[in-house]
Amino acid sequence: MSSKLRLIILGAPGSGKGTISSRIVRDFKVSHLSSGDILRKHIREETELGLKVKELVSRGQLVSDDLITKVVLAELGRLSSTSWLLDGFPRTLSQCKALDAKKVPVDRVINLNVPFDVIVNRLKHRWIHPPSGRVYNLEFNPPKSPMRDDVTGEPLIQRSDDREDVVLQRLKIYEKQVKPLVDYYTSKKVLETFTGNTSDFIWPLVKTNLQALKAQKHAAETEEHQLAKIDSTSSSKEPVTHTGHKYAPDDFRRVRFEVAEKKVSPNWGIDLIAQDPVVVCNERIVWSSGGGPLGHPKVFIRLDAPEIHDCGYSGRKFIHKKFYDPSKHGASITYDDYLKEMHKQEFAA
Ligand code: G5P
Ligand code: MG
Repeated sequence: MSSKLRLIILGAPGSGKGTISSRIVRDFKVSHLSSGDILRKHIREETELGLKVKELVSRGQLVSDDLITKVVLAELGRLSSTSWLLDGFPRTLSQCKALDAKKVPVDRVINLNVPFDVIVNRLKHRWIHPPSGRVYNLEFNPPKSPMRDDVTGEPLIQRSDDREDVVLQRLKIYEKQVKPLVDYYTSKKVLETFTGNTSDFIWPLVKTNLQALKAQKHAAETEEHQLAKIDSTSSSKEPVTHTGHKYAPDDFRRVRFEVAEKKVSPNWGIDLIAQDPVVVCNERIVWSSGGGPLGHPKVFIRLDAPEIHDCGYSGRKFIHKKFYDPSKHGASITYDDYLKEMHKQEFAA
């Protein structure tokens, strides 16, 4: 896993994608790619593409999936080695699938949810600096000098698609297109929705979420690094503990558990802790993080089985006591038995 951030920001026209994006760029050092900014640049420079899309964009209509996908993927290709943030793309299910077809990884989809009446009002007051994509609002973040860009001093302009009738048209299109996108990314477990009337309210929530994501990716990277080390040093499939102790081959999925004295956190739901040493197995990798004081989880299971609960902390997956009954399973439980029990209980529920 890479600790680079690959982000998408979704939201209705005027929901604050550009505004929140500029704060993400500032605090997380990602490259910002706005499909709207790219199109407006082509329109300004009267390129072949610009002439083709000018009419559509000014009427608030979407340009064709093929065209925008080609343009954005080409730009994205140049950023593959850095962290990036896609703003305004994908906007349709077909654009989403085009990203997937190219195996473009996505770590988080930030979905901005701002009421439409708030949006219509704010777009009336939007002014932009086209060459840089910097966005101002005469009420919310006015330029330092009237109608001039803060950095270059160049004049600001209003977007042709910010007329009220065009804004309403854009919102209508958005409403229709966004649901399948939200469903798609929800099913991939990468979507987070942030609701509010102002960007100042939403921003700290986004920031906290991204900080957690970054920490999680960093932890996963460290873990991967350690696993790679284990893989490269062990030539046989015979499982060993992280202290180097070897287990009998037929014992390779057996981990001894002890019940934690107290719940570490209701959010994490950790109530079982493995005794050290824990078996490390390269087939279905099971190992101990090395532990630490109670409160720092000791055990995680690197299984992709959807049944294993993700505690949302460091991306680690924890075992739950409710699927382990010492009176039935004895002093320890195999992972197979644990999974069987989980299936049984979840199915019964
Ligand atoms: P764009 O450029 O992607 P939209 O329509 O998705 O355009 P837009 O208008 O750029 O989105 P935004 O980025 O979500 O809005 O919002 P923003 O610019 O940050 O904020 C809007 C205004 O509100 C600003 O003035 C800002 O200062 C202010 N503001 C922000 N927060 C607050 C707040 O809390 N309070 C107040 N009072 N104000 C605030 O796409 C343009 C066109 O390109 C084509 C389409 O034709 C599209 O219509 N296009 C695509 N077509 C097909 N597929 C794609 N993927 C396409 N991408 C672009
Ligand atoms: Mg924008």
